[in-house]
Parts: sequence; structure tokens; C-alpha cells
Amino acid sequence: MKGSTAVAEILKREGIDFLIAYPINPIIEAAAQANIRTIIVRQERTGLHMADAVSRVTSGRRIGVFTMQHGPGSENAFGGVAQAYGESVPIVVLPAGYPRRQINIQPYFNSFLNYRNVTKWAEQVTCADAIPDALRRAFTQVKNGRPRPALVEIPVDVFPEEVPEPLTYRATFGTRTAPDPQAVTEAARVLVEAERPVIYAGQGVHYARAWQPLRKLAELLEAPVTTSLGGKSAFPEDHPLSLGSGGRSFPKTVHHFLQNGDVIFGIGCSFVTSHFAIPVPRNKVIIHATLDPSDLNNSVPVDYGLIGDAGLTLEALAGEVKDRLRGAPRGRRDQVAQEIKTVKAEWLAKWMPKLTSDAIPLSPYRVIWDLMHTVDRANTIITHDAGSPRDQLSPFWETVTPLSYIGWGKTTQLGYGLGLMMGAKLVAPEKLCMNVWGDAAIGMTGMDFETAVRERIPILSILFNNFSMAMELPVMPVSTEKYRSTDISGNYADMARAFGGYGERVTQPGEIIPAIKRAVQKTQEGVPALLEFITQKETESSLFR
Ligand SMILES: Cc1ncc(C[n+]2csc(CCOP(=O)(O)OP(=O)(O)O)c2C)c(N)n1
Ligand SMILES: [Mg+2]
Repeated sequence: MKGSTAVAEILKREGIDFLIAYPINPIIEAAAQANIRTIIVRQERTGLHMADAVSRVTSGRRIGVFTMQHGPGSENAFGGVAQAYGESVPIVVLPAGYPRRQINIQPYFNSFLNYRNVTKWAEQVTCADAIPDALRRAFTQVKNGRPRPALVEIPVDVFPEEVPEPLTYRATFGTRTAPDPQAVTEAARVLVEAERPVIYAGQGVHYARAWQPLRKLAELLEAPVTTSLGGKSAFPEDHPLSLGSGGRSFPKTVHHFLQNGDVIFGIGCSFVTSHFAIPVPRNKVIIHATLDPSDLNNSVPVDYGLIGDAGLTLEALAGEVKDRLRGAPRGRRDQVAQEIKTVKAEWLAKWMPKLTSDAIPLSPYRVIWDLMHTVDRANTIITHDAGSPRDQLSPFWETVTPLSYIGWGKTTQLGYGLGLMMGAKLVAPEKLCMNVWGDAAIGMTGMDFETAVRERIPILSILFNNFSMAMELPVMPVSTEKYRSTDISGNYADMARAFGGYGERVTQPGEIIPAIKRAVQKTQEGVPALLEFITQKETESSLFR
């Protein structure tokens, strides 16, 4: 069979049922012939964001695959792969390459060379019979160890070559590593001896699907739990021990308990310094459990380290902690829960005027508050975007089910949210999938709303149009005043309608909830919807620095 047919057959055996792509690449035709649904985007970046969400929302049990052409396609895709690398997302990227006689000379874009620093695995296939081995390596890499993109570049003149038959390819598998038992014993001892431990859960808990073991350990220790943005929704945020999530902005409960804690236990997180992660206080005992040793002692010096899968780590720790406690409750639960309740109430009271504001233009906080109280949160997947919407949404959106919030911020490309929710909707069609973004963000990837319409992916986009890059106002006062450099413009509800979707512009506070209901109804009818809320240039967010 031909190289391209072999790729499609291998994807099929790997359980891939849709291929996200931008032409031209012969894998697209071969995949369609093999009954793999091909989904064509408007630009490569969005396609990668979709593939990214396929992997994230399924905890890597299904792998997002994206293919594109050599040269411009692979050049233009770079941002999407870099974003997935930054966020540690396991996707398989299949660029075509220039013909072999040109591929390794200037000026031809060489994916193997150029993508090395934003993938965990990159290779170039030089003859068709190497395709099965290369794909076996790529799929094994994305299913094992730290999740990150793997790339296989296939030169255009390799696709028509013959791959020997029969094709013996078997689907790859993922396996897990467990932490050193001695390290588990030590960590359990420190956690049981701690007076005010705090658990900080990252997205490793999502990939391990370790939501129950996390809850079990927290309840045994009677310890409060916060999450990173990537870990948001790993622990139910309506649980009495939940502090809410970290990020650039976060609830006061997170700040209060971290400052007053004695031991911080990070599970499935990197602790890497980021503008969009809580600063880890330095005078604490730190226990760090992560899959990847390169995280250990990276940004934060740690006292105890555990290397392994978050689920195996949590199960092992819960077992040891239980033995040490001998079935006796700690007797702290009510006091911890009460402290959380008090601090949270005080924090929310401060924000309530914005969350319930009747102002025109609308307060973005009011829109978020009304949205949260209108949709069925347990059956929703939501994501923020870069810009103020992230800092406005993440502290106040209370998640109740795992993977109902796709948080991000290791790198923060404006426009990531749309593709994420399109990918989420593909693998969770029964859920309401919503991206909340600003008018700068839509400028990056908004054209792909047309993809949502054309490919019948009925997401709901919540757009805050404040005719500005409000986030930049404090850092661009002179250019704003002299040249209006932070102004932007557009009618995005009209744009959504022009693309064949449902679009509505909302200006009145009383219209927020009815508009949300109409838009949700439209998504249930299979029509993507965009609600354009005309909002204030809000620059305040819940910061504790
Ligand atoms: C690709 C990319 N370029 C630049 C930035 C830097 N940046 C972050 S937020 C922002 C402006 C956000 O404006 P908008 O989306 O309208 O949200 P607002 O702050 O107005 O609510 C910019 C330029 C980025 N995050 N991503
Ligand atoms: Mg804006």
C-alpha cells in the first residue's frame, strides 16, 4: 500500500476517528477513504488547538491528530504546537515535508529541525517503509511519560512510495510509573504531622483521572485543596474543603490558606514560575509529586519529591496516611471548612457589586455570574482566553465536575479558547462547550467560527466586546492617548451571522440571561452561537501580590 494509505490505516488502528487538517497533505484523502472524518479548519493554529482539546478532555485516552502541508502549513502551525508544548498536551502532528532532495537545505522549512524545541519527539521519515515504526514511536511517546506533542514529518515524495504488506502495526499503549515507596512513607509522615497542610493539584490529576484518590486523600487529611489553572476542576469547587483555583487572579481563600499553611503538597503539577500561576510561598515545607523529574527543584526548591503517575501517587499516599491515622478522624474538618466559608464570604461580598452590577456598558463580572447561574454547570465545559477574561472568569467560575474547565496559562496565545472548545465539543457532544474571550482574542482566530458552523460543531462563544485591549491600558497610556493604540473595533454578532451561526449583541443587564438561554437553545439545535456582550473596559481583577 502507499505511504499515505499506511498512515491512515495506522491512525485507524490507533482509534483515531477524526483527523483535523489543513490542505494539502495526502493523508487527508487517505483518511477519508478509511472512513476517518476529516475536519478542515481555516488556519492551522486552530486545528492544533482542536486536536489539543481532544487529548485534554479525554485525559489522553483519545489522541488529537493534526496534519498540514509542508512549507507554509508547517510554518503557520508553529503557534499551535508551541501552545500544546507549553501546556503539556499529548498530540500527534503530521506535517508533510519538502521532497527529500530539498528537505535539509536552505531555505526550505524543515519541521524536524524547527519543531524540536516544542515537541517531546520529532522525526523525519526518509523512506515509506519506516512510516509504521515512526508512528509507533510517536504514539508511544504521547501516551507515556510527560504528555507533550510528538511530530513525524513525511516528505511529499515518500507518500506515493510502497509500504510492504501486510501491515503488522498494532495500537500502542500507555503505562504508568509509581513513586519510590520510601518517598511515599516520608511524604505521608510529613502530611500527617502537618498542622495546616494545603493540597495544590495540577493537571496531572486530570491526565491520571485521579479525581477520586485526590478527594480521598484530602478528606483523610481534612486538608484544603486548591488547583493550578490547568488542574482546575480536579477537585469539586463546591466541596467544603475547596479553596478554588489559582491563576493570575484567584479567590482570597487560596491566598489565605497558602500564606498560613505549613506544608504544601503539590500533586501532578510543575510548580513552574508563571505569570498565570500562584507564587508558591518560600517559607513552607514543600512536597512535590510530579511525573517529570525535570520539574523537581526547577522553580521551587522542594523538601520531598515523588516521581510518578498522579493516580498511583495519591493511592499510595492515601493508603499510608490511612494506616498512620488508624481510622481516627483528624477532628479539623469543621474548623477548616468554617474558615474557608468565612474567608470566601468576605471575598465574595467585596466582589458582589461587580458580579451583580446593573451598569451599562455591562460588567464582564455580571455576565460571568449570570452565565454560571444559568447553564447546567455539571454538563458544561468552559475555557477562558488570554486577556482580562481569564482573570475575570477563573476565580469566580465554580466547577463541580472533572474536566469541566480547561484552564491554561503556561503560554497564553490569544485565540486559543475557540479551538479548544471546538475540540472539546467533538469528544463531548452532549456537553455545552463555551469559550469566554475578548475582542483582541477573537481577532486572532475568529474566522474559525466559520469552521464551527461548516463542520457542525455547535459551541457557544461568549465574547466581551469592550472595543479595547483593556488589559494593556495600564501599560500603554501614551500610545493610547496619542495614537489610540489599544482601540479595536468590530461587530462580532454580525460576523457570526454572516458565517451562518447564531449571533446576538447584548447591551442591557436584563437581557443577559434571556440571551444565554436563546443561545444555548441554538447550540442544542446544532447551530454554533456567539453572544457579543458590550462590556466596560474593566481592568480590576482578584489579585493578591
Ligand atoms: C498571540 C498573543 N499576542 C499577544 C498577547 C498579549 N496580550 C495579552 S492580553 C492582550 C489584550 C487582550 O485584549 P482583549 O482580548 O480585548 O481582552 P480585554 O483585556 O480587553 O478584556 C494582549 C495583546 C497574547 N496573549 N497572545
Ligand atoms: Mg477587549
